Amino acid sequence: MEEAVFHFLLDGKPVSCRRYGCGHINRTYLVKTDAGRRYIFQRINSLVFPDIKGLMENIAAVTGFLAARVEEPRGSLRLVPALDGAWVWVDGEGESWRVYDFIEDSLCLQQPERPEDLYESAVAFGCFQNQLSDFPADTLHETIKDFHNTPDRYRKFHLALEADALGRAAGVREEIDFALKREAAAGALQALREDGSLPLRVTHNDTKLNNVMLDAKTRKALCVIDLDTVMPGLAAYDFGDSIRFGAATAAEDEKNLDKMGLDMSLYETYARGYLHSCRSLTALEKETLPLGAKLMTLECGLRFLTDYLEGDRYFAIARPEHNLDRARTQFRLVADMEKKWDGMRALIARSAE
Ligand code: ADP
Ligand code: GN1
Ligand code: MG
Repeated sequence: MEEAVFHFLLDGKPVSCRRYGCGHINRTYLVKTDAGRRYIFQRINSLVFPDIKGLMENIAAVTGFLAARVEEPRGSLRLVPALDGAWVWVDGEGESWRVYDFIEDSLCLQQPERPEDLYESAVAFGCFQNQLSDFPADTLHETIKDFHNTPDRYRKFHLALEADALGRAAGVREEIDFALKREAAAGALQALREDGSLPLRVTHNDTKLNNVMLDAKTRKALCVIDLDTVMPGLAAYDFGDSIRFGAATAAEDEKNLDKMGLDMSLYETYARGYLHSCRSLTALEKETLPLGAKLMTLECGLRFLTDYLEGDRYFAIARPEHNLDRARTQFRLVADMEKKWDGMRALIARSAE
C-alpha cells in the first residue's frame, strides 16, 4: 500500500493512509494529501475479477459517459490516472490498484436510517439505469461471467455439494434442502433473458445501499459507486438486489433469524423511487421486478452457502460461520417474500399504473 500512493497523479503529497469502508470484495483505503485532498485507493480483488483490463475499460467508459452528462461534480465516480496515464498501477506482487476522487460531504450507509434514505438509493440506481439507457450495453465486458445466471449458480452449488471439501454439508441439511426445493423455479428470469422477452440493459448488478453515496447535508442521492460488476443485464437484477439488502428488516449477517423479513413499507418506498426515476422500463420488465427481488435473494443465499461449503474462499468473513449466517438470513428473507408474494406483485402493478 505504501508504494501505491506514489504512483498516481494526486493533488499534493500523501500524508496519511488508512483502511476504509466495509466492502466484501476489494481492499479500500482512504489517502489524504498535504493539499487537503482525499482519495479512495483500491486494490482490486484479482481472484474475483480475472479480467481487470476489461473491468477498468467498463468503468472508464461508464464514468466518462456519466461525467459528461451530470452537472454535479460528485454525480459520478471519477477515476484518477496513474503517473503513466493508465487507470491502474500494478504492484510488485502483481496486484492492481486504482484511485478515485473521494466523494466529499457524503454518506454511505450500511442500513437505511430512515425510509427516505432507501428512497434516495432507489433514485440513484433508477437514474443510473436511465442515464445509461443509450449507452451501448453490448460494448461492455462481462466482468464476471454468468454473475446473475441463477441456474448456473445452482450448477456451481451442486459441484460444491458433491465435493463437500470440508465435510460441512451434513451440518447444513436444512439450508441445502431449502435451496434444492426452489431450484426448478429459479431459472425464470434467465429463461426470459435467453428468449429475448426482456431487454438487456446496462446494469450495476450489486445495488446495495452501501454502493450509493448520499449528500451528507441534504441526504439526497449523489451517485452510484462500486462499478466493478457493471455489465449487460436485466432491470430486475438491480431492483431485486436492492430489495434484498435495503428492504430487509435485519442485516445480511444477523444471527437471530426471527429478526429477518421483508419490510413491505420499505419495499414500497424503494419501488416508488425506482419507478419514478427509471421511466424507460417495459411492462414486462416492471412485472418481473418482484421476481427479481425473490430470485436475487435466493441466489445470494445460495452463493453464501456455496462459499461456506467450499471453505469461505470468495466472500470475506469475520467469524467462522459468517457465510452460513448470511445464507440463513437470505433464505429466511426468501421464505418471507413467498408469504408476501401476492402483496409484492400487487404493489408493483399499482405503482406502475
Ligand atoms: P467493495 O467492492 O469492496 O464493496 P466499494 O467500491 O463499494 O468496494 O468501496 C467500499 C466502500 O468505500 C464503500 O462502501 C464506500 O463507503 C467507500 N467508497 C468507495 N468509493 C468511494 C468514493 N469515491 N468516495 C467516498 N467513499 C468511497
Ligand atoms: C459482494 O462488493 P460488495 O460487498 O458490494 C458481491 C455481491 C453480493 C454482496 C453480498 C462482486 O458485494 O454480488 O451480493 O457481496 N459482489 C461480488 O453482500 O461478488
Ligand atoms: Mg461495495
